[in-house]
Amino acid sequence: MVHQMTVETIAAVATPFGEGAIALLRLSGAAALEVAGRVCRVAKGEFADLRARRLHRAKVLSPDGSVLDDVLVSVHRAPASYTGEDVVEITCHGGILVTRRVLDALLGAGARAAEPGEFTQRAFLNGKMDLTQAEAVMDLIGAQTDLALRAASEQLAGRLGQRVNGLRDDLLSLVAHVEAYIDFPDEDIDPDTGAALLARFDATLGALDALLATAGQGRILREGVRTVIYGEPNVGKSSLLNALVGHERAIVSETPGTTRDTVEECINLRGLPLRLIDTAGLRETADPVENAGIARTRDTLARADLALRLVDASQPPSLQVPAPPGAAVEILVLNKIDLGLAPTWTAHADPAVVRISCRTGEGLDALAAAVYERVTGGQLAWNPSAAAINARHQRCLARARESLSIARAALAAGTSPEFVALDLRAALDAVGEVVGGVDTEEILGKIFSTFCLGK
Ligand SMILES: Nc1nc2c(ncn2[C@@H]2O[C@H](COP(=O)(O)OP(=O)(O)O)[C@@H](O)[C@H]2O)c(=O)[nH]1
Ligand SMILES: [Mg+2]
Repeated sequence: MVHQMTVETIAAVATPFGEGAIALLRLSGAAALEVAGRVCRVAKGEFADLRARRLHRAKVLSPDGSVLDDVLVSVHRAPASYTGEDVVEITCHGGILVTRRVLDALLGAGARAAEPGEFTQRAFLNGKMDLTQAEAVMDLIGAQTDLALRAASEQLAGRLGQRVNGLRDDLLSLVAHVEAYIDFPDEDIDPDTGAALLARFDATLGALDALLATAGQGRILREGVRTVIYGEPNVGKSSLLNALVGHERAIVSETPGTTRDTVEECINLRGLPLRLIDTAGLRETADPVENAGIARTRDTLARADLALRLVDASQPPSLQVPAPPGAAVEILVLNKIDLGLAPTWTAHADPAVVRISCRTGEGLDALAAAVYERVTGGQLAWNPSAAAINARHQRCLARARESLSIARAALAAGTSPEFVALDLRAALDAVGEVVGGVDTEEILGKIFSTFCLGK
């Protein structure tokens, strides 16, 4: 808690900018009570003596002494607060101007405007939470579906941190074991001990791999399944996007080549966040703008998790075969079944093919079911109850895995323990970075700058 003494007191509006019933302002730092006390006049006694964790009525005064607003304040004394520092929260009326004036008064009384995420950063620096929990705060705020929300709150509760700390303990005990041999240079690692050590290396590698395997799911929960609708012009791609979104998001027209740019919209499909992407139809064309759109379609397809290949089933399949979707899972969707099926498609009895009409809405439920099934049913790894790492965790753990494999190979080859220990330590550091064992300014700056103000 040395931190508390050295840092400035920060203030921010924690509720969204705009007109509302109430707005919440937050102050954190050693001088939080002092600053708030200069601005707020409480009904009874002194501000500094206010009972913690109770709501108190107060008047906020402007610099000229006039009353700015009638507010409620609560005081949270260090270390029993969100940030681990003294915290004051002020609930004022939620007008844009009045909120701004209360903040100005606090800034004028000695607080500094907080950077995005600075409150949570302080919570982390004061040991209130590890880095995975701090990141979960933003995941929770940004969660768009129940599954994403559940994953974020598990992470906030420290589940991921626990698993990572388990890995750290394993690595630490391996380091201790290997380094013990450094201190006794005459002693070789005997074959039995060597074999037992290797087995422990393998178990730790397995645990690392299990966590790394959750990266895909983590990305989907945070960013949504990248679902690309593609096909030839005029088959109904934009109509499908609109039907799934529930309103007219993309322009639908009988003129082929209308969609030139990719259109994105997030939907919640049975709890699964889906990032739907409508694309320009694939065909040969001389129009440079349309061609740029088509190039973008191919690019988008290459990064898709799921591709919905749409065809107009009232027409025979054309010879202009669209580009293959790369590595993505694909579902073939026959549209316009209200117009009747062309003979080729009638014969197409594959149960994996979904038949829909964007015009009548027929088959859209079946399509949703097929999408859910393909995403969660093993085609993409999916286990909503488990931890799901983010891209930063993935980078750290991949580095840890690399170092650990090098250490294992060195041990197996009978290399001197010093070298094995060196790579083991590198693995340990990389795993430590996930929970924030090393707090380099740069890493923290990157993480917390993505936060909302006042959080
Ligand atoms: N009959 C029928 N027409 C459709 C259906 N879906 C789309 N259309 C029509 O097909 C044309 C092209 O649709 P659009 O969504 O712009 O196709 P896109 O070029 O693939 O994006 C429009 O005139 C739509 O009204 C459908 O299920 N049935
Ligand atoms: Mg279109």
